[in-house]
Amino acid sequence: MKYEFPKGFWWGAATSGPQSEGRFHKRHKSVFDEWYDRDPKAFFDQVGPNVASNFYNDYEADIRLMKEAGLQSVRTSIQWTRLIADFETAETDSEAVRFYNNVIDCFLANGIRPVMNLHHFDLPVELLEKYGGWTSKHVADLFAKFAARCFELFGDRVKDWTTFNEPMVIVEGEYLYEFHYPLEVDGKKALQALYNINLASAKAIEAFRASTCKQQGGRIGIVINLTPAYPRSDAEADVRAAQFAETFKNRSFLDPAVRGTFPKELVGTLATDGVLWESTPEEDAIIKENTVDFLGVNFYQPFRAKARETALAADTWLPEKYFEPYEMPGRRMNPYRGWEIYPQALYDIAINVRDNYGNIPWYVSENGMGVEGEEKFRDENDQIADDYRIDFIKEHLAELHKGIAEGSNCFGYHLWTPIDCWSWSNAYKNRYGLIAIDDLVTQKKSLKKSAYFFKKLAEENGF
Ligand code: BGP
Repeated sequence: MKYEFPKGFWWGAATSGPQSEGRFHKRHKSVFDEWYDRDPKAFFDQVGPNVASNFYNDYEADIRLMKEAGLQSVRTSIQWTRLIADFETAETDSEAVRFYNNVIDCFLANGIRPVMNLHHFDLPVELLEKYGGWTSKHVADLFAKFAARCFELFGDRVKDWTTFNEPMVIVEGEYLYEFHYPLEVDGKKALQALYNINLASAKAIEAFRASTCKQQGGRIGIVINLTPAYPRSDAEADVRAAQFAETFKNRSFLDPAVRGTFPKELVGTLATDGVLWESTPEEDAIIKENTVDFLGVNFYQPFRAKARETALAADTWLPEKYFEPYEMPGRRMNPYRGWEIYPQALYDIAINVRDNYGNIPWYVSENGMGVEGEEKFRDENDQIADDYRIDFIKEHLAELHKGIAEGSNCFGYHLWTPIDCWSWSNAYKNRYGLIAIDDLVTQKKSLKKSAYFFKKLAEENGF
């Protein structure tokens, strides 16, 4: 065997509540539910989150398929809009408690380690309307109450928790680039949300440490999307541009989560620009004292930056004041998703975590390849022969392996995603799963070729 991974390495996959469960019996709407109800045309083929991959009804059969695909651990999320009946008191919905208990028990009965995340882009829309969502400190407090409830209800069986998935994407989607409801472009709000989400995560960690989870062997982390920033050239202006992109896009969450502090350069620039968030020394202390036990890193694509060549036309503060995206000639692309494929970045991430973040235990919490029209790859046995996905996984694992061999403390790899799931406004355009949804109406599901590859990978702890 060429690439052997450390003993006990997690071989698994990741999904989320809002992308898999469907809205069945859910009392409250998330921001995505609201957006779809208002404007279904904004979603690919007008498919919304109503059914998703029907996990609410099909979880037993789905988890059996995940087991068939060899998954040893699976991350999903508990939906705030499902579990909680009253956001102010964190009183729960009994049907939802029953559902999540069953899901967790079913994972365990199938020998799959459940990893539970608490926020996957699914802010309750009521909290946006009433308080301004993540621009409000009160919402950070309500999130911590919801988190505490989850620890109390499920901490006896769930040992691995994460507070947020891709917090930067919430900031970018909601307040900078208009791809999450409320689709605003407002730099001040974006930066306040950035601070408040860091605070909410720290407050949830504080609640975790006050619970009995730790005594029961639990630990808590956060899932951050890292897009390592590379400069167009060695010219000083390009390097500076990439440095700012790196600091803003990656370190805004990575530094507070692991080190408990924001990058000084970022705070300095924002203060000079007159857009720094509002915070108190007490809040800063909560962030400082409640750093993560481990890190989940979602990696899909790098970010390439160059010094600005054109004037930035915006009537609000944007991070692009300090850089411009650079389209590197010859870059390798996933044409369906429009994302660059650059596995070497995973090695760079491994080394960055080793050298700059105390070599904290971390895992690849998402990596994967979304492809449109996979039906055309069906072979004579009617199986989707997704060799491109197998190659994609192998290439990324080879780079990860190199990082681990050089001492990076990586304990697992989760593919996005176990079963084709609903992808936000792209809905079911691109498929990422090891398991296909053959028909969105009947929700018939079947294993792709990659599922058999993954099973072997997990059994042999490498390839
Ligand atoms: C990540 C998200 C996932 C998932 C994935 C694939 O950013 O955490 O929720 O959707 O990307 O991206 P997309 O669905 O946009 O193609």
